[in-house]
Amino acid sequence: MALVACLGGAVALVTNVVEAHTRTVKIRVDKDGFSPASIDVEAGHKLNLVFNRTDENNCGNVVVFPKLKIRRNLPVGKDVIVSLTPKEAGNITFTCGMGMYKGSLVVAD
Ligand SMILES: [Cu+2]
Repeated sequence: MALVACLGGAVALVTNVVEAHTRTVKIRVDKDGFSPASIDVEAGHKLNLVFNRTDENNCGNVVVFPKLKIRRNLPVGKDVIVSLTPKEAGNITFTCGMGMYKGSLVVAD
């Protein structure tokens, strides 16, 4: 974030820098839960998590990020994108609606 502050009014340049660091991770939701269930990410970099629930016979109809107050429905066979930018090092967990399936973002500085 210090970099952004230094660049001041150079908005276009700042946007390019941020875009370059956007990462997309596909997460499959099936009877075994989330795969991958643990994802290493960097603080300050935008992340697109693409959830895809592969079949109806599991309880992954919703994904919840309690800390971030994000809750999304997961229709079978559809890509559902959750975009976020972790702000600080630590773990950000996500679960199914009942908390049986668990995953986490392991955020490093
Ligand atoms: Cu569940």
